[in-house]
Amino acid sequence: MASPLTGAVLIISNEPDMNGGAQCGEEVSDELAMEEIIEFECGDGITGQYVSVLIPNVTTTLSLCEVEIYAPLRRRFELVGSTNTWAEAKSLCSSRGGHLAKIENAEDQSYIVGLIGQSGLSPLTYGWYIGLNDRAIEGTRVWEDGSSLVGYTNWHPTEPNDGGNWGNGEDCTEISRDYNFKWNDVACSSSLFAICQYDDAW
Ligand SMILES: [Ca+2]
Ligand SMILES: [Ca+2]
Repeated sequence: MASPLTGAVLIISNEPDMNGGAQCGEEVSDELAMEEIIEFECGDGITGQYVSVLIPNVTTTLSLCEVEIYAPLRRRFELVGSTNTWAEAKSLCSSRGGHLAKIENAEDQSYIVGLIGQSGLSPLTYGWYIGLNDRAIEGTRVWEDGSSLVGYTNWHPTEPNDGGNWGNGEDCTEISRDYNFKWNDVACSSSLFAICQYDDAW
């Protein structure tokens, strides 16, 4: 029968030597329950490749079964500075190891608007493609990965309008400069910049 694990110190760091480099973690004051999950918020500088467990008065080797590490996906966004159709923008992001952005919440939106603000792109930059589209079924919007549009949206009040009276329909989506960076459905042949997203594990 296992004995209670008390006073253990968990250190997450970038270096195998737990005395060197940036690290985070703390003493786990209570007894650890079986399969208990302990979460630490580490700063951006911690990639967390190494986890050290110090147990007072115990010298032993922990197996991988005893320490499992789950890291959240880190989503990164990038503006890609050339104008393209939606299909070209999609393959451009793909060639860079990503996909067109999936904006899941207000934090994503404001982060991307911040990137646009910092980018110093030319006044001719009217919009930036994101992954949202209704190319397959008119009015049924999905992200580039096929997932449905649920939860957060940031449409301009008059959008999406499928082009209104302008003819050929609008099945792709931009973040529109003219609409104060709100969403607008546009023709997929429009020449716009791309917002790529990369889903890297820590
Ligand atoms: Ca449409
Ligand atoms: Ca529109």
